[in-house]
Amino acid sequence: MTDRRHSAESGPPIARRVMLSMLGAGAAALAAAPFVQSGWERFLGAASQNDPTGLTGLLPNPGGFRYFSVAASVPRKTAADYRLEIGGLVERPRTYTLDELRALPQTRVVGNVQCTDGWRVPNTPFAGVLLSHLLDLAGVRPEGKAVRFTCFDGVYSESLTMEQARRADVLVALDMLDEPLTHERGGPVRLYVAPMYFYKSAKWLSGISVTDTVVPGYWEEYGYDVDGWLDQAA
Ligand SMILES: Nc1nc2c(c(=O)[nH]1)N[C@H]1C(S)=C(S)[C@@H](COP(=O)(O)O)O[C@H]1N2
Ligand SMILES: [Mo]
Repeated sequence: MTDRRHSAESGPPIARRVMLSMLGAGAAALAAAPFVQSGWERFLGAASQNDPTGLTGLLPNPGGFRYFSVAASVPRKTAADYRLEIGGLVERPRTYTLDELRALPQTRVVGNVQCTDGWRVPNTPFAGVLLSHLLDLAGVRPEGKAVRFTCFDGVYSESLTMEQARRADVLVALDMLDEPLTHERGGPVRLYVAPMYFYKSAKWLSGISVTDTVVPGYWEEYGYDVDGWLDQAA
């Protein structure tokens, strides 16, 4: 069982921030809590905060997946208004529509999904464009050593080293479970970093920027490993 968790017990920074914000602004602060879950997930999340063993994270739940979003609300994007911007330290920055991403070669990766909260969904198929292919099309400049991902929820971010980003099991995913990604699962486009904890797989992906150093992502600012490798035995 991993000790990396999203809940308040995961570390002083989150606990302190939640408590201070609740004391300071009362009920309104609930909407500003560092992550938002809905319905069944909120129930399980509350239960797991009273369960230091984390076993509630292993309770069955519909589809096996939990919904996570650090943003209280996320706009819905369709093929009509979705855009992915690729830029930073590249020769050919460009913006892709969803149809343009669908027209590129598609790769299917079947991997395990594992959250630091303890829930896990093995053998989950994802499909989309290899991140390495998009990087090649953009032409990474020699000083480009890392990749930063931003999201149209306006809050979340992630990052990978260039070596990690070029792996054959890292996708800009358009499909999950052989269906187009739903809004709830981070659609129309999310990252899928198969060998790492699911927090690396940024939902609602809208920006890919090549940088000269790794910029820690959202959860990494709260102490998560920038290198979120899954145990190979897990
Ligand atoms: N934009 C965005 N991406 C995100 C998150 C988030 O809050 N916002 N949460 C991460 C975490 S911690 C997990 S476990 C997975 C959850 O994905 P799911 O909601 O499809 O289960 O998304 C990851 N990507
Ligand atoms: Mo997670």
